[in-house]
Amino acid sequence: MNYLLSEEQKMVEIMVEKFAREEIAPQARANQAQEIFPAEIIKKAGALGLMGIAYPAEYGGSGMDYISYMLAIEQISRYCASTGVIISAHSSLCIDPIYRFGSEEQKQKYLPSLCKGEKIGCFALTEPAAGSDAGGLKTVAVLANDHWVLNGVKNFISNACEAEVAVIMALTEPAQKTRGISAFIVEKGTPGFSIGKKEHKLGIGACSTAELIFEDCAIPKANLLGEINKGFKIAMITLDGGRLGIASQALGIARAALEDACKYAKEREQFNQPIANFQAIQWMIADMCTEYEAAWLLTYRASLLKDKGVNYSKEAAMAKLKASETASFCANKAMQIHGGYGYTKEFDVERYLRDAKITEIYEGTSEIMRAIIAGACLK
Ligand code: COS
Repeated sequence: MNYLLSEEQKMVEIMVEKFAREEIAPQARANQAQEIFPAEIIKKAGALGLMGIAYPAEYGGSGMDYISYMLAIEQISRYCASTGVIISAHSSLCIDPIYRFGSEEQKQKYLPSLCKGEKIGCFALTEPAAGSDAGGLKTVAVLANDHWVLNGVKNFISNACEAEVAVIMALTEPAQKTRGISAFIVEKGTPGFSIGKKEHKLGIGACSTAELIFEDCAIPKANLLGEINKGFKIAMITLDGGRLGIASQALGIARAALEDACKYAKEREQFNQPIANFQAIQWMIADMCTEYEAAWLLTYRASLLKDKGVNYSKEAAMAKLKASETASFCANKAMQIHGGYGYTKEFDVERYLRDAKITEIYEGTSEIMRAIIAGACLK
């Protein structure tokens, strides 16, 4: 598909693929199984400019476009989906809202260390009773003198254990529901801010997922992000971008599954010939490849629209829906082609299958993606 990419974008893809293959892949299986955060890899990713790809150099970023970001997340996730989501959540969900909605002072204060990967970021919208119904959150922020005082619990927060900067959504006018939510920047170490239960998940084990707890957590008044009571829109706009990151992560998993399936089908012999000779296998490979390329094109289009600065909520939802379901489809077929061996930990396809499933759930389930797409069609 290189004909759709500029020379610079192609170079990013080649550079990130090499980095991911040489540095990330060797650790992927162990980090995932032992739930180890790949600190050294993230440090190197920072040095390569991958922690703030799409943000200007004046804030420590690499000054590239979202297509480059998509390509980078895909290549990283092709070798390690955990590392893909660590960088995607950090970038799309923490750097992006600070860059888009932050004051100049907030940008100067937070972006350089985040873009260079010296600090990790996270985003906290979800709560125990507010998942798909994100507007149903209960965390409150009350203004007392010169501080906002936060109380509440967030859960399922990616990067929770490592993040030093968190973008938090809380109610500032509870009666106004989605029009009474505001966004805040909270730093690790603030009294009253702690990490709660850490989840042990089916996949993406190297990316931590945990609760964030706020108990009379006082943050400076200046840490309000964007306008008061505009936090729900900030969260929705942020998630549009986040969905591009997850679509790209899903593309990486789908591609890895397709490549491993092709390799194995050519090597594995049954009935005195490689199983790739059988039409049953060929049709699975053809369907995997077609679904992958359709998902890639949808993600490319949504990234292009984000680069152009136009509304792309529907396109982001379509990209995420298609890419995530494609990742699961391809991982499933890859396992089928690997037969009994694919069900063991000797091969990576079982990891792809476990990692793929979450892409259909986080940053908006496939059901919410369909609701957004249908809503745009029926408007
Ligand atoms: N961009 C900008 N504004 C948006 C928007 C978007 N993509 N989506 C919604 N809004 C705005 C609406 O225009 C509306 O604005 P007004 O108050 O001016 O009318 C406001 O936000 C509320 O929108 P809506 O009525 O559609 O909100 P709902 O409560 O019905 O929720 C969904 C909409 C379901 C789409 C939202 O809750 C959602 O995305 N849920 C999934 C959450 C999610 O992805 N969680 C993952 C965890 S976070 S990692």
